[in-house]
Amino acid sequence: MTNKNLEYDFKWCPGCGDFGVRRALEFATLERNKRLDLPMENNVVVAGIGCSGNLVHLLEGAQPYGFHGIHGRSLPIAMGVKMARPELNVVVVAGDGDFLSIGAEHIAPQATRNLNACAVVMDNGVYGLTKGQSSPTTDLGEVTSSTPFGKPEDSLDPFELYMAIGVSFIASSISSQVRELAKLIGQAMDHPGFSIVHVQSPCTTYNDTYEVLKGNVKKGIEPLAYTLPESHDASDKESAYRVIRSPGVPLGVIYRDQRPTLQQRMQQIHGKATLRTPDQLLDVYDL
Ligand SMILES: Cc1ncc(C[n+]2csc(CCOP(=O)(O)OP(=O)(O)O)c2C)c(N)n1
Ligand code: SF4
Ligand SMILES: [Mg+2]
Repeated sequence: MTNKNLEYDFKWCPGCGDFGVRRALEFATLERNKRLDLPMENNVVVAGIGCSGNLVHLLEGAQPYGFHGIHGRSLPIAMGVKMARPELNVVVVAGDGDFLSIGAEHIAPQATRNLNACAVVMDNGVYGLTKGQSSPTTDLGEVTSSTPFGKPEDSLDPFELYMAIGVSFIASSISSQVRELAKLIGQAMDHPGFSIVHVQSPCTTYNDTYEVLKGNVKKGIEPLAYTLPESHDASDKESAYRVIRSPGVPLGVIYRDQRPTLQQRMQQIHGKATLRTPDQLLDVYDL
């Protein structure tokens, strides 16, 4: 008998990076459930639309609550879930198009609120599901199905954006390092506040970046991805900026800031408010 969740076994292309991200999310969720003695029902995965959005269900065993929402609107949905059920672990899974293009306007509000939720962004530098159009992270000049003469826009640096808008936990990873990615997702879930794990998750069909990221000794290609040294102080903003402004793709926690979450601030406000009856509320209108 198989444990596999055949009903939701989405058919990604062979070698798609999203397989590794799903496995890592599964490991991180199971580890957290065990450590905190919580059932799988304590977890909610909110997904957008895209190949990445099909990560809303895990491969095996018990399933978290899954919300396969609307393209670009995973963060507002996540906020609604967290407001209604603050005790749940809310995880957003989104693509680079989903999160940084149509959904970009929703990132800063959650960063400034410090919503206690974790976003796992699968960056393949392309719109995979809709057949290879350019995305915000596609390089300038890249030929794609929507830019046959080369992309005319500069590529967006997601880490500059996350730092500038005050995301309180920022990590970077690659989908092929499943165990390390699982650890980072676990830390992001534990972080009290808004956390983003930005994952290089190559699209083998439209933008295969494995070789560039991991390197190829035989071809003399140096890897772009490198593990952040232990000496990196993620609590220091200057160090974080130095990392993201240096060449290469860092792997690890880039930045971490401890400040009150939206929920904690709301509790303080609730503590100040006095309960009033409907009559008292109507009295202010001098009817
Ligand atoms: C409101 C809306 N606009 C556009 C689309 C079409 N659409 C679906 S997925 C997608 C882009 C997917 O790219 P990305 O978010 O990077 O995910 P990937 O498939 O690469 O994982 C687009 C434009 C849609 N479904 N809904
Ligand atoms: S098109 Fe790209 S992102 Fe989509 S399943 Fe295939 S390899 Fe993965
Ligand atoms: Mg994409």
